Amino acid sequence: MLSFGPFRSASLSMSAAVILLVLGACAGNEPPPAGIFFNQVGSHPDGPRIAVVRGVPADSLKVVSVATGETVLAVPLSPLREQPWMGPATRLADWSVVRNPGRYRLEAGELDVVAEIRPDSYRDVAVMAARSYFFLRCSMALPAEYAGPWARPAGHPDTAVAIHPSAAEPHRPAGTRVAAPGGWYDAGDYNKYPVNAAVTTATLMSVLEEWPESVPPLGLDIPESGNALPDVFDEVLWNLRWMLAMQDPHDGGVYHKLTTAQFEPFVMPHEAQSPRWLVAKSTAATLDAAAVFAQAARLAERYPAVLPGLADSCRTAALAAWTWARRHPGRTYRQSVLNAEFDPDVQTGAYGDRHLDDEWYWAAVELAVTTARDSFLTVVADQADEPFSPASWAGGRAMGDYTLLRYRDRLDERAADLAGARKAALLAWGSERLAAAGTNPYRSVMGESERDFGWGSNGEAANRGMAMLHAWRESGNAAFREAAGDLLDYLLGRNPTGFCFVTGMGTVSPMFPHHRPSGADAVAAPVPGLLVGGPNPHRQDGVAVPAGGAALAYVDVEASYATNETAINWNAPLVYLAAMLEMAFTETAR
Ligand code: 9MR
Repeated sequence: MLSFGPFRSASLSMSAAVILLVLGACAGNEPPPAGIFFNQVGSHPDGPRIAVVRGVPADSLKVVSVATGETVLAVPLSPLREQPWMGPATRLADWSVVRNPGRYRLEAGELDVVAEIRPDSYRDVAVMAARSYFFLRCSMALPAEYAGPWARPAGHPDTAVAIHPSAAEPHRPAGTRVAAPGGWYDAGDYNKYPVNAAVTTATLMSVLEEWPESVPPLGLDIPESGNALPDVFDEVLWNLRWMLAMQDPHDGGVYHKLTTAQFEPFVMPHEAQSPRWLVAKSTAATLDAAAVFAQAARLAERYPAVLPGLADSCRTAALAAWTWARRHPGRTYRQSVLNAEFDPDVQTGAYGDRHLDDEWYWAAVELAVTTARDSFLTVVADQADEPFSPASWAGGRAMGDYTLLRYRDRLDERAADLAGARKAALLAWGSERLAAAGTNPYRSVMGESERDFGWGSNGEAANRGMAMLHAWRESGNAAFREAAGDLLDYLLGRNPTGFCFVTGMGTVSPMFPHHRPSGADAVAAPVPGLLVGGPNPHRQDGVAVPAGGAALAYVDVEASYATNETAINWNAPLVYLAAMLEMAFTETAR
């Protein structure tokens, strides 16, 4: 069992104190001072182990066993590496040759930090990140037995949500009440958006689809634990059932969101009482739902006794969604256009994707695999040569690629050709990223250019990690697996900010995420296991961020929703990355 205890400030080590000094100085716009940057949670014995040294007049890194006091390794630091958007120049030390589990002091000049090698470290991250969804459940009280200090009453029953005028149709006029309970809150806000929920759910289902039968599933210690389903699937079902309710049974269309008109204040879920609406159906939400329902049908089919009828319902829902999308291919969600026409105006997250080629492709692949009917792919045949791009809320092509590669054997020759082209695109993307990472000051696939750091850059990092693992599996090239490990390290502390970006993990992690329950409850520590958005210099929220490079543009301030919000679509690839990395290294060791 993991401990979900509060931030470990009581045991704040010297190293953490040094890093806090670093962070304090950053916020004051001083040049970011010296530090040793590393994965603060722990690395797998076979995983990469890099320490990044910044601003220390030293030539080597000493690795000292905390248990014995013995120096087990002294490695020379690399020549200086620098990229203007990554802050001051760094030197790297690779200490991956040390493989015995334990705690080690890493010393460079006057600085030292303690790093850990632990076979379960990746698994722990996967469990913490997956378990965070339980804390985001809408319409359910979180009992102390499972939620510890973050126990709370149920919020947002969503059993009688009004049809917004933008969604009015003769069979459901404005004001009609529809039940769409459950699901996860999207992020720091309390709304529910199928587009973003879809990529999240699909990513978590991919963990389930790829999980080897011989390995015990991730135990999340949630109320459903102990039933015959893997815990991650139980958690997924909480959201899937809500998504099914977002579909209009009359015609298969899916509402773009279930939302209040404005974002709610920082109050607990049960205190947030503003009216909620089902807003306009959209092609993106409907195609994304089709993809998720089709994938869910494959998983539900594995458990007919526990989930009688669910696989069939999901298959039927997927086909109905596809049919609706074919009839309404141009319903992009344009919030300002709708606001000009309908009241009340809706100001919450737009998720207004206007490029739907990738959503068509994703839905077509999922339906083709689930129904074993390649004909779905005729709609998307012209996408074989599109460049690969990691998944995101607006980018579903990668999700289709992963499914196509996973199940290419179930399909015919036409699909095999397509899979060949998509594999080539994936590997080309991976090779280009590896080449660039060769000179990266933190040896990660984040920071190839300043553009890597936008809203949710940490989610992008995790999605790149997911893509790297697929590239490794497709090619057998261990450099891709290593790059995935580097990306996890980036998220857990080996980055220019010195933060482990997952709440409740590592020595220095966010304490003030833009997350309503974390801000409104009486617990000092935020809800654990949440990945914050990360460096983003664009300040869409108007909150100041440290200068000195885009990769430093992160502040642990609640108002900074452009850097410090949490979101379900960023957490899911973190679950995937950590879970499948453990698998990747453990399988090889076996
Ligand atoms: O993750 C989304 C990001 O890519 C967009 O740039 C941003 C502005 O539209 O919105 C982000 O998503 C937010 C959503 O709109 C509302 N819930 C919180 C999400 C995370 O910040």
